[in-house]
Amino acid sequence: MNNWAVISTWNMSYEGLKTSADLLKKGTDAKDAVEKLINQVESNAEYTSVGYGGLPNENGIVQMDAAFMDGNTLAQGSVAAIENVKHAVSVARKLSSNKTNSFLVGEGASNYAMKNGFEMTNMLTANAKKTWQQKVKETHEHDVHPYAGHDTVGAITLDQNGAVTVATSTSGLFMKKNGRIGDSPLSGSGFYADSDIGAAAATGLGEDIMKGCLSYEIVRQMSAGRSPQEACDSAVYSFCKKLKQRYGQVGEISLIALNNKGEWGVATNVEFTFCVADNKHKAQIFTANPAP
Ligand code: SD4
Repeated sequence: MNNWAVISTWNMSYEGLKTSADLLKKGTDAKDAVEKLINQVESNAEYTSVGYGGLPNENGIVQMDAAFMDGNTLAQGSVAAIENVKHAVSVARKLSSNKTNSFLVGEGASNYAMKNGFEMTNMLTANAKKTWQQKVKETHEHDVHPYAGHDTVGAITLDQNGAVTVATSTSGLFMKKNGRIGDSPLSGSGFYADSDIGAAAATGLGEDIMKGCLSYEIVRQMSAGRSPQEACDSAVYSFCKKLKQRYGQVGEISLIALNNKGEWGVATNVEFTFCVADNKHKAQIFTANPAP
């Protein structure tokens, strides 16, 4: 049996990761295993940064970004600022089979989902609405920074045939501008996969992650012979340093990576939880901290 492995961002992905690990163990392919993982997080109303229950934009509307990339064919699909769709990542997966029109945004993305039979629902839960109303009130009363609280689920799977797939899904930054898009649906920034090498996925402040195309950079460094951990350390920490020097500040940035041997790595500039399982180890949640 070839090695299989799965890694995902934040402890909210733990249950989904376990489902995915069970599938990979049985020989399910990397694409199905990653979609199931992300779908499970998207369905859980308790997670306020992904899918159903996600916190809305400044207009009180939940707009989601998601992506799916097959590392065998390099096919990718993305949706951005999509509304009223239960599983944004599944729409992204469907789009990845298109030769053209593989990245849709806003109304076009929602209409495509509806026409193709995806489950449509109002994604704003009563709890998320309450949090939004409170924030709107605070924002008027004090000068508060509106963007607190945001976590993308990003996941990478390696199946028993050596295929690598990556996917992401997020409701993005709470109180973001209507139509704002983060890194999560952007190839090379929020995600990248190549089964000859491995894959990477990002979470954090999209505007800063985009400045470094960090997912692609990590895959590129792995292809040059670095281990996933070396590639994550080198790409993330040198970029954070550069951004601080050149731009003056750097937002939260965390990256996960997995190579096609099943070795993984993580680098972050905040306290960051992530989950891993493989054919030798049971599903586990780890906490990573910024390098000293
Ligand atoms: C974004 N990167 O929309 C996402 C949000 C996120 O941890 O991952 N936060 O910018």
